[in-house]
Amino acid sequence: CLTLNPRLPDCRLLRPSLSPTTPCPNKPCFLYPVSASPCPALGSPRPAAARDPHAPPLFSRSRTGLFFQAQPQLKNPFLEDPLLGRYLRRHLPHQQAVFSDLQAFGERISDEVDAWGRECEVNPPRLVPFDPWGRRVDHIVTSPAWQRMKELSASEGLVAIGYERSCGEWSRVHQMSKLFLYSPSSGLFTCPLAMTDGAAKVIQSLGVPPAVDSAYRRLTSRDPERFWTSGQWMTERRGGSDVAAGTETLAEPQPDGSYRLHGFKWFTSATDADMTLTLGRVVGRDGSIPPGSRGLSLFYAEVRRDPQGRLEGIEVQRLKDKLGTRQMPTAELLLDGLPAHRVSEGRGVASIANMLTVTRIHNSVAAAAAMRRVVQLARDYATRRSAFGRRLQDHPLHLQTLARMEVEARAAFLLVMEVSRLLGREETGVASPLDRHLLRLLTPVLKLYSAKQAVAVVSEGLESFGGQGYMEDTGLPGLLRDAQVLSIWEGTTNVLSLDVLRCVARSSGLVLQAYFTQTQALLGHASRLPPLAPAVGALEGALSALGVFVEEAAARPPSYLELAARDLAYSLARIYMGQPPHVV
Ligand code: MFK
Repeated sequence: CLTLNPRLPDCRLLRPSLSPTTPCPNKPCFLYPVSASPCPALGSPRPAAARDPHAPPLFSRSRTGLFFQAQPQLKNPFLEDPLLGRYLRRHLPHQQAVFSDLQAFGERISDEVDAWGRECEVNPPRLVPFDPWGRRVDHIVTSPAWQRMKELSASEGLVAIGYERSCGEWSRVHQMSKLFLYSPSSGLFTCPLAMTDGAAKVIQSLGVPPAVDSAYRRLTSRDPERFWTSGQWMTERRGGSDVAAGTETLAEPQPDGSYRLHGFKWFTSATDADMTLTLGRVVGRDGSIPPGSRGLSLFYAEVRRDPQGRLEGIEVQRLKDKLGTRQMPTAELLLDGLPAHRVSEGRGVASIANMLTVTRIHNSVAAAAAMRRVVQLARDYATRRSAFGRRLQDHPLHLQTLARMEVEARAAFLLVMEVSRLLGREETGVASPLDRHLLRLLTPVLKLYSAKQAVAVVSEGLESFGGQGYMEDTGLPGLLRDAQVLSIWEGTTNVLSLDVLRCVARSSGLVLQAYFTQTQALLGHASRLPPLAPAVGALEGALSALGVFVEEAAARPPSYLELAARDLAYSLARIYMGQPPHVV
């Protein structure tokens, strides 16, 4: 009874130093008041209070007891997150409009949208490949809630805000703040939004033919009737990391200048999208197929049906059976003459680089948001749940665990906002060379680290609900399943760690120079606050160790740095977030 396990048979086994006459410090002793034998510490068991013989039984077949645990409540996620409010108050010039927008949206999320998200989870999409008479129809049937999410995304401007730019260079911060509130309640609709945003960005940056230009207006529309979502069909059966080696899709030129695509796309997410950007290799007049990364072209295709209701040039092979993200249709697609327009000739990987940047930032927003949501619920639960005679919030160890989760959630949030700020500056033409280098370096760093943080923090968060965190109908396990994909799609941790090395090499080290300049400047600001002195000292030490490591690594063979790539990326993330790394 002196430890946390009251079922062990004898106090003395747990604490041999306890003599039979020592009073038990645990009051009442968990074991002996109900035991037949006397507790060596407390003496004889207390006599049970006499019960009224006419009172109804406390437990019987018809009664299940009187206690029911109060469940955690989702409140307005904007008002519940003081850090978001503080960050915006500190930085944003157009505060009032943004605050009103986020507060109203937060209200909507807790009042209605969160329930739609749950509906998407319990009513996942299904494929109807044939009609009753055997004709192919390839219908992906989604829940009404999923369709409402699309209307909501348009009317709330979840993509549009980034392109209207009414907050100037802070527009991306506004947009990502809104997505940050929305993500854990969105039923994964943030996935099609990420790809839609990425596609809009690519189209905008490439400057493209009129057919594609009208698609751009739809992708960035606030009108639910006009709004389109986009897919990003990049992964084929050979895999999704080495895009150049993995892309076998062929593009057959047509007399009118368009193309027909033939290939097999192995993972296509949010396959109910209205259009897609995808990669393929243009077949030459002599039948030649251009190899490698430079042989890849980028294509725009609409997902349309012919007058008979058949998908034009697409067969949906099957929906994927996934660990999480079940709310969202992910399919294998056979492209069988899909009509398409080429939007970039060769240099396909470089053409989608903008999309990679945008979708990786969205991924990180989802990671930070998952952490914020689980911490918010766990904190609320700690005020409602009692154990060992106290509410969870009054147990110092529980509070410490919540505090550690909170620190991780805040660190991820601040880095997400920093990279969103840099993107906004780049898009509005006010970015300095330092901003541009930081954006290139910090995007993969943020994505890879926040995804790992999300899995760890959400897992810890589930534990803080005990067994209830493991029960499907609480909605909590879905948070963990959905977090697991964040480190896999849009570039795995190792692929992104190597991307960090690649951008260091291609910039001749300028991205790292920018990193050191910026972190030193940030530490300079922080050092003016005396309570931060120990943290600043630790970070300065880590930064200087990182500098030594980089110098030494530059003198070694490339394989040395390759092996250190993950640790290097983690260190870059942790120092920028203000958390001294475990390894430099
Ligand atoms: C919903 C269901 C979920 C189911 C589970 C998930 C299943 C997985 C689903 C997926 O597969 S999602 C897709 C995941 N795949 C990726 O995100 C791609 C990951 N791989 C990379 O990011 C590689 O680094 C990359 C493909 C980009 C490497 O390809 P290459 O051909 O070796 O590119 P290279 O030569 O490094 O760069 C080509 C050009 O692109 C260069 O430009 P220049 O030619 O002008 O020099 C690069 O600078 C540029 N570039 C590459 N990465 C860039 C970039 N530019 C900016 N930012 C970047 N990140």
